[in-house]
Amino acid sequence: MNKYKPLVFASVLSAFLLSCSGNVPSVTTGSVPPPAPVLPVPSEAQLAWHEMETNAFIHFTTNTFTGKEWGYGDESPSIFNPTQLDADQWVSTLKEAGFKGVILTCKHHDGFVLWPSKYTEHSIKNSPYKNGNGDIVKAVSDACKRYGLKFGVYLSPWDRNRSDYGQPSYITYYRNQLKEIFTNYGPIFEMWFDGANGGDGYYGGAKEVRQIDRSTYYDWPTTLNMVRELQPEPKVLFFSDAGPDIRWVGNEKGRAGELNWNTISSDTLYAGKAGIEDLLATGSEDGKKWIPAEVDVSIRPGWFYHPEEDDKVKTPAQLFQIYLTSVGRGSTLLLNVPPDKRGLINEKDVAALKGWRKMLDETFKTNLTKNAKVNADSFRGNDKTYAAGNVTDGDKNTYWATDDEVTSGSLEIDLGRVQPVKYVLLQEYIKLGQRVKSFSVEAWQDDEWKTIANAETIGYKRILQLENPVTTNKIRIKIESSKASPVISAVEVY
Ligand code: FUL
Repeated sequence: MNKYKPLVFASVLSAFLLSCSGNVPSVTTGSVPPPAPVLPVPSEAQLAWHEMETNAFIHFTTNTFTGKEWGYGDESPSIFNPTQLDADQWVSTLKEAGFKGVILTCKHHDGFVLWPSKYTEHSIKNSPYKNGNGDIVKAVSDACKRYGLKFGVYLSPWDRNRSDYGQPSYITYYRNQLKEIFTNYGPIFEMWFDGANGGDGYYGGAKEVRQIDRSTYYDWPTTLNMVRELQPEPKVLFFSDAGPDIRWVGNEKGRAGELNWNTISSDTLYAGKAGIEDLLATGSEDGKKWIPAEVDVSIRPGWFYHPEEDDKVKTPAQLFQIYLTSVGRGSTLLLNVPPDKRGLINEKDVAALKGWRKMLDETFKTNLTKNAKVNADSFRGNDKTYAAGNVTDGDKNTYWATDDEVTSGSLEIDLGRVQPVKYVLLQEYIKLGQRVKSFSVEAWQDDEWKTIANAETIGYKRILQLENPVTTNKIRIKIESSKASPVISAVEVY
């Protein structure tokens, strides 16, 4: 018996089927395994954070009343008196603007705390606000629950008020405060550890310069483990210059790198390391850990409210550009909106946020690729599960992928009719890692393909604003190089 016979028969049969179907290889569904992940990949909590896209920062403390940016730590709590404070106004304004989370400065560098901590007198409990009975951390955390936003906290490690800053006892104090916060105001989605330390401060009256060794003094691993035990689920994400979950983007201008890898190696990052701003903005292609960049920037020149900056609130158009250079470069935007002395988000900021939201809604209202016909030059194993149509089906869980050895490829999208195109948006299915290293966009014009944009990374989301908007009926995305088979979940055109 010839053992090769069944094989010969099978290939004759498939050749016959091929000839019947006009030489198109047979297409199956669900028979081909998905591409292996390109490591590292985001955790569940990081993935959820990517999907939040825009969060708001709230800077509020004695600085709001003294006009400073960095309080010295000697402010009397008696100056803290927001007479119309309304956390619902803050959170509803931020919700309408589209933010999904809020991070509050529970304690800034001046050491003044916005909740009645039992560990310090430099506190809201000694202020005229609500006769010392106020609790702004609770008010904001409760408002976030009411409006369906996630709540995050900023607790400055540098404390210019504490007499023992620089001593081991201060670390105990800092951890005690974290215990209060995580026990009483959770769940907390993101914990912001600010790397700033300007040296001098009041320090309980010592009024001197204190330097600490940033890589050892705080003993972060112990603190992080303590917090993780306080809140095992949902997992809190730790932000700092060095991660471990989210990295600083290296500037406060609202810009991630055009080249932006979510991956970076911790040994190139450790806290306080100087001269790594560019690295923070771009990440590294061969980074060992998934530590995405967060773009923190203020709606005003300062982080705190100052009346003299009322006419310097960023315009909707400026905020829109910041959206493109943050979310549009695969990062998450953390936009600071500081309440004024009354304890309200100022009318100027409210107007700017409304205008910004309107611009975003109008610009991204009509996706020209919605359910559009798409053809790829190839798709994984000829299995429909990975077909090109997945990039226009509006489902974040489906994607186009190629065979393992194919690290380039193209997607041709039929827009149905000739239309003006200004923005092209792409998303990688980052559950399987960040892969694409370079790509281009072409438009069909005058009977040929013309390159209209070139870029490098995609990541969670990439939005290209075309320098010269085009009019076309067909768009082609060319993935030019990729770490492995490209895995693209969305292509949108506006
Ligand atoms: C910096 C701080 O020094 C600023 O005051 C502000 O809080 C900003 C978000 O981070 O490091």
